[in-house]
Amino acid sequence: MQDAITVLINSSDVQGRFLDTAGLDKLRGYYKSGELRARAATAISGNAASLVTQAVAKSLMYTDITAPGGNMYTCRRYAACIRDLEYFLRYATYAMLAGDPSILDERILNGLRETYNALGVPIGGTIRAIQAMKEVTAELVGAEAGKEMGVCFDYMCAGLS
Ligand SMILES: CCC1=C(C)/C(=C/C2=NC(=C\c3[nH]c(/C=C4\NC(=O)[C@H](C)[C@H]4CC)c(C)c3CCC(=O)O)/C(CCC(=O)O)=C2C)NC1=O
Repeated sequence: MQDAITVLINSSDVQGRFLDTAGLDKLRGYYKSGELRARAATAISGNAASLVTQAVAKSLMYTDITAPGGNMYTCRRYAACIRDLEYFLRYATYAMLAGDPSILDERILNGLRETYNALGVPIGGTIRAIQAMKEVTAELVGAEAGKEMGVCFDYMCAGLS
């Protein structure tokens, strides 16, 4: 896993240089947003179950996906979907805190599309649910932190499609 700081330091290190002005500006921006990121993470962790429930209500409930024959039909599969959304929310929060999406590649996206295709989990429905989670999360944490979380949710959607 990488974060905004290690990315900048590693790229200076391979060139054998101190951080340049552009790098230092990026670092300053990241440090300045630290309080915002920490506050957002606190709000999200305290409301995670509710965010997932709201996202499902907004995107999947009463669709073909939850009806008999749909991929979320039966308690076991419904619960698996909720659990997956909790994973997505938790890892998006880690990536937002780190200021870097690499943890999403390593822990979430690696092999997920293949797993979903093998199990018949609809990618389109999953992306709709992630987008709904992006909206309800932004409502909770506000526009600025919501944008940072949005980048992480969009990264997962792009990686799945
Ligand atoms: C931490 C990283 C991690 C991820 C991401 C993960 C995902 C993951 N989701 C799975 C299943 C599943 N995922 C879903 C999800 C959905 N079905 C829908 O229709 C919705 C659109 C969607 C929810 C948004 C469902 C229903 C299953 C069970 C499918 C089945 O067994 O038939 C499986 C197969 C094994 C299992 O059932 O547990 C994996 C590995 N596991 C992990 O360890």
